Amino acid sequence: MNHRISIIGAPTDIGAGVRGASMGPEALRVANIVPVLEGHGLEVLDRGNLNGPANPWQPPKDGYRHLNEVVAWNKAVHEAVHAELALGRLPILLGGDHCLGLGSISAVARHCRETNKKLRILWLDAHADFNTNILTPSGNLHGMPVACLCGHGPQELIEIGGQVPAISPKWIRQIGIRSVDAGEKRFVHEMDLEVFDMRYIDEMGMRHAMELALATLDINTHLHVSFDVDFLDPDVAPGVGTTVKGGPTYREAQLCMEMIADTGRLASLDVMELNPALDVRNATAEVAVDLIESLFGKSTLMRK
Ligand code: B3U
Ligand code: MN
Ligand code: MN
Repeated sequence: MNHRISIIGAPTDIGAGVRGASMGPEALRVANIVPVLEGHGLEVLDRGNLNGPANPWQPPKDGYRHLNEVVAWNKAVHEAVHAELALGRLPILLGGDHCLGLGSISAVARHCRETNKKLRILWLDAHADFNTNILTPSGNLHGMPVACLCGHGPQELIEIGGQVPAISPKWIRQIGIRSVDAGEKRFVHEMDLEVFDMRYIDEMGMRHAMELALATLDINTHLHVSFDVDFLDPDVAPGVGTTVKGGPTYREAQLCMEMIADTGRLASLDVMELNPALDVRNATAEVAVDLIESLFGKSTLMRK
C-alpha cells in the first residue's frame, strides 16, 4: 500500500437533510486521525480544509436541493483529490456529507483512466445513495452520488470527471445497505448493482460478503473505499444525520476493514457523514478513527 497519505477536509453539509456534517473534518482531527496513522509508519500530510459556498438551507428545486452549491463543492473536491493522486499520494477525504463522493470518486476514476488502472469501489453505507431527482423523497443530493457517478443526474454534476458516466455500476460493491427508497430499489436492480445488504450479512456473515466484494482484485486494481459512517450500527455510531438500526457491529466493521487492509490495494478513502452536532463526546469520531486504523493495518491477529 502507498504510505504517503494526504488528508483533505471538506467541511460542508450542503447535500444533507440535517445540518452538522460540516464539522466532521475537525472532529476526526480532534480524534487524532493524523497521529494514529503516523503511528503505523505512514507519512501523513494534512492539507487543511477546502472552501466552498455556505449552506443556504433552501427547499429543493426540480428535485434537487442546493444544486449549484453541491456542484461547486464537488468541483473543489474533484480537483483536490485528483491532485493528490497525480502526486502519487493516497488521498483521505474527510467529509462533509456523502454528496462529495461524486467529486472524490470521479477524480479517482479519472486518475485510473490516466494510469490504466482498474477500479473497484466499496460503498460502505446504510443507504444505496442511488436516487434521482424523480425518485428522491427529499431532494437531498447526499442520497444521489452513486447514481450521478453512473451517469444518472444533472448534467453539471455528472460531467465533473470529464467523462460521462464517470464509472460503470460493475465496479461498485455496496455493503451494509438497509434503507433504500422504493423507486431507488427498482433502479438499483435495473442497473444491476452488486449489493451485500444487512440481510446478506446476517445470513452469510461479513467474512463471506467481503470475500466476494474483494474477489478478482489484482495488482493493477485501484481500490477505493467510500465509508459513510452511518454504515455502522447506531449503538456504536450515533453521531450521524440519518441513523438506521440494524447495522454492522463494531467487530463486524473491524473485520470488514481488516479484510480490506489485507488486500494491500487500498489507494483512496472517503470518510463521510460524521455529524459532531449529534455525537456524544466525539465517540463516533473516535470509532471512525479506530476503524480507519484497522483499514491501514492495525490488526487483531495473533497468528503470524
Ligand atoms: N434515501 C433517502 C435518505 C438518505 C440517503 N442517504 C442518506 N439519507 N444519508 C434520501 O433522502 O435519498
Ligand atoms: Mn451515503
Ligand atoms: Mn448513509
